[in-house]
Amino acid sequence: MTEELAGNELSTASLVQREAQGLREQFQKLYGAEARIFRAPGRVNLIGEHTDYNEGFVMPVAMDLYTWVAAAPRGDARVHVYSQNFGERAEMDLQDLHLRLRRHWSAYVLGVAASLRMCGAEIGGANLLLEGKVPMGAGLSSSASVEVAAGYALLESSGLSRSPVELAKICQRAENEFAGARCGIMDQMIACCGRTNYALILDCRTLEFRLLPLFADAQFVVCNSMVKHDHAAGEYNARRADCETATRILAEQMPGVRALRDVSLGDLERYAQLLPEAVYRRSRHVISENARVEDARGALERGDPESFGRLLRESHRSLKEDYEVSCMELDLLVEIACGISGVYGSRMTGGGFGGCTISLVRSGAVGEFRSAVAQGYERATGRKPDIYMVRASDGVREALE
Ligand code: GAF
Repeated sequence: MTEELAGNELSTASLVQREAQGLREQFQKLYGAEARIFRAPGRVNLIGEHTDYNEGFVMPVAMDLYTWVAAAPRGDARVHVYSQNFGERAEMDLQDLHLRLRRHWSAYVLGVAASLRMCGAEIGGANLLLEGKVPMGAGLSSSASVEVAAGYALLESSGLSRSPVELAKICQRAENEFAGARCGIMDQMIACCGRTNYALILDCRTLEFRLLPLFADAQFVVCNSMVKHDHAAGEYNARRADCETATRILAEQMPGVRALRDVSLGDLERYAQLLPEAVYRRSRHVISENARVEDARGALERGDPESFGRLLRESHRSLKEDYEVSCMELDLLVEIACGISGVYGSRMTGGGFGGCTISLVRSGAVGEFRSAVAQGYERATGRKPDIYMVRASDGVREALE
């Protein structure tokens, strides 16, 4: 282990301790009791965008940005939660699962409590204190990290447990049914199953995954455009609907087709004239993106950042032109990144319409990359981008003293 790495790990460990201690003290003031502390990570997706709800493949990494939850059981069947980020409290009765929470932060906590009960986990009442350190609206999956941290804390406080895959499904259900977002399963799976130093390659149909070590001499770097356009949620649901239309039409021709995952580019070309033009392009993105995930796995395993970088650039072009989920700010960040020497490739990551890009950068070129992106983006937009090094972390767990 290099000295620099050892230093980083030490400072990360002490930051974690400080974070947990601060929350414990805050909980004591708020509820007058001792708490256990849990944390779940945000994520960045390396490649495989808008493929999860098409039962395809994704390659996310859990990041070292967390949602923290302090929790202790209550004597009744109520869940009380206080959010440090919003300075607000919310509560529910576990006997009444008819929640009306859409578009409120508490949907991601109380919705999970309801979803746990609906899935047969007889959790008891609990007091929770929540502090999110995953930037909101940045496409780094702050909502799934809240859901998974809260779900895990509620289970543990009741002396119950569920497998990571079951917890991911319960949290996805909460987001679909209580927060009103028709998201796929990627974000909840990586928040549950992430692993330090590894990316996951996940099959979103079977939920089987494998761990892939990251490059030894190239770094993934996340740049936050600092914008999130308002129409993002509506457009996300519209893209899902386009994919469902394609699946329905193609399944009439090919009875084995259950999702775009089952369609090859050759099949798509054969039946192209049956699909509306935009639906054809959406399908071409999904099908080609699934193939890129498989190629990216090969590039990671061979230690071939050049090929991985080319796949990132192709993915961005496909998301921009065929899936139409990019925006001016993301295109600009990608363009700036790809013009810097030592950058293998770059693309938008997450749902789109703002949020972040992911770039693959030769380790020795990261300093230059950071300053060139920051300057170029600020000069063009007046906004300073936040830039994060990707340090792959573990999925949800208790932060022990
Ligand atoms: C959002 C969703 F929550 C994920 O399920 C996934 O579809 C992603 O957008 C796009 O790949 O993060």
